[in-house]
Amino acid sequence: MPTIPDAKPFHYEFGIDHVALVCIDMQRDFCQAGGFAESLGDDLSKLQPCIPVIAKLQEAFRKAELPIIHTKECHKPDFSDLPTAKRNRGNPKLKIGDVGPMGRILIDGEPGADFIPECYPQEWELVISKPGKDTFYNTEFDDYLKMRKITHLIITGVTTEVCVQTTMRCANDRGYDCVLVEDGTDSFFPEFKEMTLKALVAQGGIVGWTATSDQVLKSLE
Ligand code: TIU
Repeated sequence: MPTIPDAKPFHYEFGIDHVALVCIDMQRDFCQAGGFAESLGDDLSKLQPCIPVIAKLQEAFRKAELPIIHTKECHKPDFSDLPTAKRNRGNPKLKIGDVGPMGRILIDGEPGADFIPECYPQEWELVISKPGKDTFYNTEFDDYLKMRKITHLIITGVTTEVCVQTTMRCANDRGYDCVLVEDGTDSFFPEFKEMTLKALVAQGGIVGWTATSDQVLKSLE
């Protein structure tokens, strides 16, 4: 059985037919200039290190013919899945739905809500459009995982303490065994990333495991 012996807080193992790579919100709106994150005043350089790491994990999962699930945080053009509270939160230069250089901010089908080229899904891979931070909320995620008998999730993406952590906590409550890839996730706030990685594995892995991408790649050899 594939094993990550040095995962934190202790070894992690998974059945090769029951694992998936989850790539959370690797979208132009978060990673590139002119998108949602920049309109919130975030420093985009902070999210760049995880991009080649996720690309490498995607390559390895494809080579091993293992499933990859991509999520994108976005809303319907008519705002029917966008709470007013979310649209009004903060003081962004451009609100969700406003027109920016990459089209309407965080609206499904617009260039900004699409994936960055480095982490672009293959056409046969599942893409989940999610209106919330939790990938299970109002999506087909849980049904897909159950149908494919996937029980173990290798989690990557942005941002660590927002959509990534929220999804991992909600997966844990549903009984999935999750590993967050330490160098396959980034935050606009490095101290939040550091604390999130620690908090998830504290108390004997209260939410799950963390491991480096090299450790994950080795487990697939
Ligand atoms: N703002 C921020 O850090 N994140 C989000 O709004 N969404 C995700 O984390 N994807």
